[in-house]
Amino acid sequence: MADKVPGTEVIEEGALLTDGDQIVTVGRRPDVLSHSALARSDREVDEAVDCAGGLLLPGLIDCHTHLVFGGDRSREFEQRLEGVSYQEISRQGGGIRSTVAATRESSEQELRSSASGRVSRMCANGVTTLEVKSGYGLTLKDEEKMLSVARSLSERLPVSIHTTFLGAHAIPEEFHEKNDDYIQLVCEEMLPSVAKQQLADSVDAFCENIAFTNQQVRQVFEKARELSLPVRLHADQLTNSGGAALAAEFGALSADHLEYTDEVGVKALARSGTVAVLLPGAFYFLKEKQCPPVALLREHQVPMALATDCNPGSSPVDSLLLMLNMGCVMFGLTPREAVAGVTVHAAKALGLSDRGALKPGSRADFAVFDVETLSHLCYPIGVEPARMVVQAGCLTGPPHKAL
Ligand code: DI6
Ligand code: FE
Repeated sequence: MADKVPGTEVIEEGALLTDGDQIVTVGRRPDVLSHSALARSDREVDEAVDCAGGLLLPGLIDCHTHLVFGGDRSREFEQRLEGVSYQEISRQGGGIRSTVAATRESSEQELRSSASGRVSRMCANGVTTLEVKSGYGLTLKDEEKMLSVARSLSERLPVSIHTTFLGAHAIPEEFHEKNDDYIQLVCEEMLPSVAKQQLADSVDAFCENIAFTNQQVRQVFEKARELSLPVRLHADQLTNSGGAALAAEFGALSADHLEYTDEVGVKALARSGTVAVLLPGAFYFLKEKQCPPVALLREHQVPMALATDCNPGSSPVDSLLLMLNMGCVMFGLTPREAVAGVTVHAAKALGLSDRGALKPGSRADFAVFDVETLSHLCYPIGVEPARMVVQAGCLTGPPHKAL
């Protein structure tokens, strides 16, 4: 059952025909070569590329990252190795807030330069679309600075960027014990301004006992609805706070993390068509013990995506391929489910219907990997098998070149 994931059928001896930035047809090689688009016109194939037995997949999609940030958290890493918990560091004023301080101090150029390094590595490994959240600025000016930097990354690098406003990520120091006042600022000033400038494609919040209550998240989501922005939610990562059900109630595109989600939450996600985004990097790095409810998500046919959660505090990783391995080993996904998680289901998590699967009319975003099967893509750790990457019909690899 788990291996019947729609949109992940493998075609042996396959071929793909593209025109400009679109896929024209995909199928077995003889069928593609005799395709009417070629036969009926006097046009010939401008360029034929032999993929030499590689595995051609839709361009990979990382649907949950916080990859624009200042500084690092290596000091806190050491504290955690000495036994201080992530939550404790947060309560002491560190954690997300220490990255907020470093991000506020960074110029756009500094943020762009460090983020570009991360994005380049992702692109070289087959990623063609990624989501980037704000949430380390927490003032209007600094949130907009992060979103502008995120948007600008696609001007220099071969990647589409989906931006998410995450003003409700943490309570900034200057609003200590004034959480409701901060939420009011998010709803009354930040969200309208961000929406007006079209800086964000969706809105996220962190629903957790170290962050915002369901009631506060509800206010943010109501405002987002008023501004016609889709929502997503960091839900049930450290405790079961009813986050999944709350996300579902607002028809969220995705509910992310979900380690502590119960069956009530899973059923709510199934009803609303919300994608469950699983983040094994954070699970690993925080040494969590409770896995997300994969069997229940499967049983209720909730689409599962996988993402890096690339951030300096809980998931300092930019390899989506490593997440395939971790998703299988730690969460029990099949290789087919894992690959669906970074293609077709990741596209759905971003509300993008023009990518994530190789089909006529979709964007010509794809990558060829030097492996034989989906399993070979998930099984090794730390290898970089992308041989060719094409974004919007343009060859952007071989990896490590032309970036
Ligand atoms: N959950 C996460 O995993 C990231 N944000 C969130 O709400 C962590 C962000 C950080 O620790 O800097
Ligand atoms: Fe996150």
